[in-house]
Amino acid sequence: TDTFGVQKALTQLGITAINDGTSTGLNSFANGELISSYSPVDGSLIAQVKTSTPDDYQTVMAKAEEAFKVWRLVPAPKRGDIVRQMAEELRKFKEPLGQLVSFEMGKSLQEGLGEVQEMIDICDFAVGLSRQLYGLTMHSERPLHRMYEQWHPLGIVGIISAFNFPVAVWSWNSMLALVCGDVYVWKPSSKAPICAIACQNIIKTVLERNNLPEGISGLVTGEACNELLNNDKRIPLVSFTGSTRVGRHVSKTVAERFGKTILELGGNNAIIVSEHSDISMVLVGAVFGAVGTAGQRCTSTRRLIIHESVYDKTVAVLKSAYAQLKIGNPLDSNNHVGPLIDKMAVESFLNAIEKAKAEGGTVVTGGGVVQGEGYESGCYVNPCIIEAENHYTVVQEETFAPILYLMKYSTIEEAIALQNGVPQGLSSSIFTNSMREMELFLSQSGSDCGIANVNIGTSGAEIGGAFGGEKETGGGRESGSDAWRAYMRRQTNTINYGTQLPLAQGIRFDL
Ligand code: UN1
Repeated sequence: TDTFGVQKALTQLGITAINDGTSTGLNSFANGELISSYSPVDGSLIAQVKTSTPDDYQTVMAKAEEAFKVWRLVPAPKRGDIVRQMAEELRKFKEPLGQLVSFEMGKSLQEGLGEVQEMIDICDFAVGLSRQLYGLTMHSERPLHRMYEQWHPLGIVGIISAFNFPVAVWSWNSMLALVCGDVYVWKPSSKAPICAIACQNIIKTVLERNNLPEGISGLVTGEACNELLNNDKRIPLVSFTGSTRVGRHVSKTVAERFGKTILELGGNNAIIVSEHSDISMVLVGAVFGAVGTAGQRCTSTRRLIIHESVYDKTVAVLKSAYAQLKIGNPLDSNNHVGPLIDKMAVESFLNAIEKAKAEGGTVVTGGGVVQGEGYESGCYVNPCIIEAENHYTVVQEETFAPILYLMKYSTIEEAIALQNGVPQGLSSSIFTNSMREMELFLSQSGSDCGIANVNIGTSGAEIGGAFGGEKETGGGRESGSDAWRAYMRRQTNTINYGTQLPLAQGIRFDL
């Protein structure tokens, strides 16, 4: 029985029981040990993926190097046309890929489909960009001179992605890299490797149809590849999404060889609930922010900073909303909350709640593992709300699970200080109808995060803006706006079309 159509989706995506490099027929070689990918939905084995050995890694890199020499010469708008074709393929496979994301990662089908939509959107964005990779022209201080800058492809981009957005984050990086004239080698999370194989299968048809080298899109699997990528001088840019702990190591390793990084690390995102807010809007923003994707987005809402005058009312409303949450199979659209990625994540959820209690926090609702029929994977938990204080160690950390900490404030300045008073700086939000509060929150003395929203929760950013954050979030920016610049190298060119050779700064050097 294929109740939720998962088996059909796997077949459509070309997934077989054991997937090695050759099964995708693309630049993905794997002759190493097997990784088994189990679904957190029901604990079943989805398929196995062979990991890449150090030799396989070298093969993939050699093909990438070769492909870069071809790809960088394809005019940017033509590269955009290839990405346009990739978007068409993604549109065709939206349903099965969304299902696979939901099944392998555990997010709701709606969110799985939303993730594929983000991929389509970034492709469309990249197609437009392919005609807009603009440089500036400058006025030279010397006569009969012209000065301008151009943006050239960088080379091979290393993409290390996380389990929580197993396909979208790859596409933000890969599709921009492609229009910029780069090729990439992708190391997906070992917790969601089947999604990566599915993407390679989709990309393959486009490259083949256009007689382009397979090395444009490389895939390596297995955790051992991270260090190979980080230390590889042939990779000028490593884009890493994951924890702050690992990100710090990636940052140091890549910097040591003067490579560049784009880091998308932990968040500790808060919503300020002002006394001038609309409670029904707060409710949707806060609850989706905290329990959507079972609290496993970088942008998930971790803290609610509530004005003292509306505190009791807000807590009551949240409590009754949480009581109505349906927890269960994410492919069933009646459910709001799916499973955590694995049992380790369940452990850290439970540990964080114990730590919060030990530090003086009070559980308002939730906590604990859901048992019984339909929950056999052991990955389903009851989303938890805890009254806490901002300085608690556990509140200062990111726990990738549905735990929402509540705290009170009396002045807006105090609320902003609490919101900023954590090591991370990804996303932030205020719910208010007060123009003064809103503008203060968005001003230079307001939120210190890379993302600051008004009357919108902390998660669910659109691809058109630059995505990323400050402080321990790592400072990287991906996706929209001018994030493309990180995938190219800038060259300043000065041309003398005169017959004299005047030096800059008026320096005389007579011979
Ligand atoms: C992430 O959690 O790694 O803003 C990315 C959002 C999504 C992306 C999250 N568009 O919630």
